[in-house]
Amino acid sequence: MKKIVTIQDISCYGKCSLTVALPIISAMGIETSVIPTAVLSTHTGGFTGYTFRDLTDDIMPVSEHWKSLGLEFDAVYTGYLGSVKQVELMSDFFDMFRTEKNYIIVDPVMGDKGVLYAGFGNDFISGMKKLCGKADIILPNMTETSFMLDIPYAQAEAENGNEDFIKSCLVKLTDLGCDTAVITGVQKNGTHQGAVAYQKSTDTFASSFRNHINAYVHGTGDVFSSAFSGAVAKGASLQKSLDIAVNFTADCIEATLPIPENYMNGVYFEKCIKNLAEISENI
Ligand code: PXL
Repeated sequence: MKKIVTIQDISCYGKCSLTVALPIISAMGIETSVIPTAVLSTHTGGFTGYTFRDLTDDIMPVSEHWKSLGLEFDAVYTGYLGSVKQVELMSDFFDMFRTEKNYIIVDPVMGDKGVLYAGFGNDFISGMKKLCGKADIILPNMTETSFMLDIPYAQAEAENGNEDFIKSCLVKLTDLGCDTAVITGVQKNGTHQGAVAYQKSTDTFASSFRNHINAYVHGTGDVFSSAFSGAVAKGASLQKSLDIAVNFTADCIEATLPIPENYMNGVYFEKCIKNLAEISENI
């Protein structure tokens, strides 16, 4: 059985980060270890007054204990990190747990719809850019892409849908130092939405699209990144990993559409997870 470690927060209410990564990756038939970076009462993308218990001081002791046990992972997948210090610790973690054949996957969770999440500023963006340089694969959305490449979001939004613009962003993202960059939330023809990837070592692009769904549901980036990381850890090609993650995310959004009052709480991945488990048996 393949093994992933995923490092991100637990938002106790509002399906995102570990409360989606753990069930989704496990359903794909992968042993999933976690390092929670913080415990929040809710996610920060729309709720106010949330609690935040910082777990930074636990990250290295957990990592060192694992190292003493000789643990190895087929993929390391980081999501929401709560501070610049945690971003720096992830860099150390990568040095400790990188092997010749595993994948280091960074979802540089920082913002959405052109706005940074609460508590993040320029120092966090710089730290995240450095961390992306140490990854094999990074998974930014358009907002994170615009912040990391210093492109005004209005421009990135206006040019989302322009294939050449997306491709040039992808190449610049790999210039940060990672081999593969995947941008999520890319538009095509005004009718489709999906993800586009560039792999520097082979100089190839790949993409996957589904019909555009005109609704904003929170936590979809984490659903995408979890399914994508699971597929990569199981040895799927870049194209197949994109197809699995785009289709699963779109299925989850479609399952959520009838209940708009729940959009802030995340997607109904529970309705689609059985199908993902079945598909994953053949990866
Ligand atoms: O879905 C990304 C995410 C993860 N964790 C926390 C968040 C968010 C986005 O708002 O606030 C705590």
